[in-house]
Amino acid sequence: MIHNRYFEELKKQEELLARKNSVDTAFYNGIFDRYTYPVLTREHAPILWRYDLDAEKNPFFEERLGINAVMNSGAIELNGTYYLVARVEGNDRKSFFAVAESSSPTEGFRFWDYPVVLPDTCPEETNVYDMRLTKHEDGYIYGVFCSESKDKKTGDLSAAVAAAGIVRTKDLKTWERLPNIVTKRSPQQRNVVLHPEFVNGKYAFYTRPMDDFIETGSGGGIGFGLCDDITNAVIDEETMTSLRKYHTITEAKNGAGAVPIRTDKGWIHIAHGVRNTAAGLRYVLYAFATALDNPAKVIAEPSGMLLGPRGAERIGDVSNVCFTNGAITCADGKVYIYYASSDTRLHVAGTTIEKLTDYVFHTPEDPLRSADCVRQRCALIERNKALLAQLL
Ligand code: M1P
Repeated sequence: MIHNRYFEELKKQEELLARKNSVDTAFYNGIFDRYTYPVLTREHAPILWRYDLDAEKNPFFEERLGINAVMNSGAIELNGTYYLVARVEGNDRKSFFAVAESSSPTEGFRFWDYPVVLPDTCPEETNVYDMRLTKHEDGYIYGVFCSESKDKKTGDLSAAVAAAGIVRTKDLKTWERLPNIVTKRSPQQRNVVLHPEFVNGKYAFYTRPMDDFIETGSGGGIGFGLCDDITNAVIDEETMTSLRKYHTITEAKNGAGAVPIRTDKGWIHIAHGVRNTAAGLRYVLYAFATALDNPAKVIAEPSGMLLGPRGAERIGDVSNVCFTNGAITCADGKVYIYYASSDTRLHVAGTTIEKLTDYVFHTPEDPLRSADCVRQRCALIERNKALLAQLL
């Protein structure tokens, strides 16, 4: 017999899924809107994934396989439906992928009945997370994600190795796993993103060279590399795109986020930057543009962060973190950036290609020194005062 409590929990969840979302009007910066409610949380995970409904086997209706967090999601729009391929983390700390869909980009995301069952081709793989979904011009949808394994070369129990796994699909249902990407010069990789177009007839990847699982070490920022064959992806050379810089939001590390957005003026990238603080690492989103004819060449780099954790977003399993690995650009120019806060839940911010372009190409660059930042700000104040004076 089905436990009575199931129907109560189901009702609560249906109410959550039916909840309307709206722009948070208390927040304004002219660049993007924040939405009031997260689009996915652990409470969105289907009850059938968590509870044994059988009243005899589960008399207290206890969660048997709890879900701890729903966060960093790849995002894609297909035929008017919005899909998120979320990182779902169980109470056991292992992450997996699950597709949630909605007819709206900002509310009503419902998980499919089953999580994604990836082909289990890597026996050493312990954990998978943070899938970037690229609609490639070759006709496939690719998912590039972090494939994490234990580092057996050291005696350190926590030592791990991060590599970039690749799957491809046409319908988000059947996934073909390809061999992990090999980067000849970088021992570890995370935050790898496949560019949506061929570059010089080759598949192009944004990489994040790392010496170590946590520290990027000598890795200077976001890399870029080409490969001939995606079914056996080997990147011989990585050049650099967006660099880490001293005393900026990328000082500790950075990494590619959403698949770059093509605009008339360049590719717009929404990435994450990390700096160290007394309270630990702080992750924020930032944006930059690269050239249409050379997607590795940075042509615009607005100063500072685009979006950082605010209010309740600042608290979670890994506090003070905003992270994105998915954005959807609609035919009408609207852009939805899906970002997770504090490795716990997923939010959406709404903007447009026009606003993002204006932001990326007209926000001043970081002058890198306080004295120059003050000069930059005083110049803005002067110009504004002159304009206001015309009113008198
Ligand atoms: O905990 C914050 C983020 O840490 C990692 O990002 P990075 O590789 O840049 O340090 C990722 O594991 C990401 O999933 C996580 O949100």
